[in-house]
Amino acid sequence: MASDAPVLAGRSRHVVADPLDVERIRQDFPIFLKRTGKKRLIYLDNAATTQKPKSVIDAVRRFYCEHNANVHRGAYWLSEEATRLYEGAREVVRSFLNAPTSSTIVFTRNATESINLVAYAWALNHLKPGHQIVLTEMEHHSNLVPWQMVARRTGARLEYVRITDQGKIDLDQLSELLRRPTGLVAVTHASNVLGTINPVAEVARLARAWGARILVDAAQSAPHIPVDVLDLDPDFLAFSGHKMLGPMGIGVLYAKRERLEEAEPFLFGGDMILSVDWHESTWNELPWKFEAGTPNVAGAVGLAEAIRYLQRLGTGRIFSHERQLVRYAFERLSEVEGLRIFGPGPEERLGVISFEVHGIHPHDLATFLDARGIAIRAGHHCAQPLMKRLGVVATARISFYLYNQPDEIDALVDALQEARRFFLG
Ligand code: 7TS
Repeated sequence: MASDAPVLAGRSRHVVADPLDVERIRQDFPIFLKRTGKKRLIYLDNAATTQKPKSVIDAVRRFYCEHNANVHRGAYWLSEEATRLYEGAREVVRSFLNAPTSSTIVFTRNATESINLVAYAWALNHLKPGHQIVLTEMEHHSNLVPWQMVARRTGARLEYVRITDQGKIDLDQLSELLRRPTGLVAVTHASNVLGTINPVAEVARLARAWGARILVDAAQSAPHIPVDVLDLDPDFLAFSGHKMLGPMGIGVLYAKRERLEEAEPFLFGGDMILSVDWHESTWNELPWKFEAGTPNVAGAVGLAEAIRYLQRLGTGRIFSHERQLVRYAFERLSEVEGLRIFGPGPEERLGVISFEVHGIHPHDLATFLDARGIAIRAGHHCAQPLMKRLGVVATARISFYLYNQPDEIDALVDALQEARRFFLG
């Protein structure tokens, strides 16, 4: 496949002359090695979680073997070392997001917790009856259910921006909606079902013009395309480490300083306080005001290593590789009779492809493929309202990352043809 110049989320154009050496990259991932006697693993569920390179696993292991102590409290050298590693990881995340300061980078467990933090700590205190919360029809439950809770408790109203039949958000309708008082626009940067890359910089610009706050769910985008908070200018942005080669149990919330300053703490207890008296307490400085209790230090260290790994390879090269896989997958999947892909064309999406094969339930398909060593996801992908909009109860979904190869798509297509013969005769 030829290398090319993909457009990255409306931000910049990267010409990639130097394709990834995927065979070499796969050597870094223990899960793809040492499978003697077992089936070959064709892992096509990267939108759910990604595999971990040895350097990330080693960074976590090294933390526990050599640096383990609680942070921000010990007066001894080991605790200082752990604190330095933890705060160093925050600085790596800051630079990854191009944020002006690491004091607005809050470590959480995952994107879900980051969004809940915004819902509880900020939205409950800032949204009112008469406000609307604008979402889109393609949100993951993580960026939908918390807003139902906020709407119920504050009297704000939920509104959904429609998606077109091509799986894109309708910006004209968004502009219309924004004429009414809007407390928050919460939108995904990229859909975990359709793969659509949304023009969030444009959404943020529109929202700001009408005085609305904006939250970007970057759970799917941060692993694959540049997420520059100066460029996108969101009030809040959330993502998870585990979808970008990092450990499970570590996530990030970026927010504008003013938003974090006007928010109440989300969780209360140790570390988030400045001083405690019998009846009153005062809060710690940012970002620790939002990090109550012992944090996932090893997770943060592992995430920093994952970011370094991605940066060593180059996000532009990774995206270009994935884009080529998407193009190839579209080409090959079109050979399967009765197969329908949901969402936009290959040039407007991430490496996420949801599809159905007429006459075969997605769960049956996933089980059939699993027996051939191919891991795909089937179901509603935590986007039940979107399934309703698409008129299906479930889809089959494949999703790529830097270690996937065209021959895995060939194996998938062979297995899909076999499934058609098996189920449909
Ligand atoms: N937002 C989007 C767009 C997502 O795709 C997901 C997870 C989340 C939020 C929540 O991330 P978490 O790390 O807090 O769980 N998406 C998926 C998926 O598509 N399959 O499994 C998890």
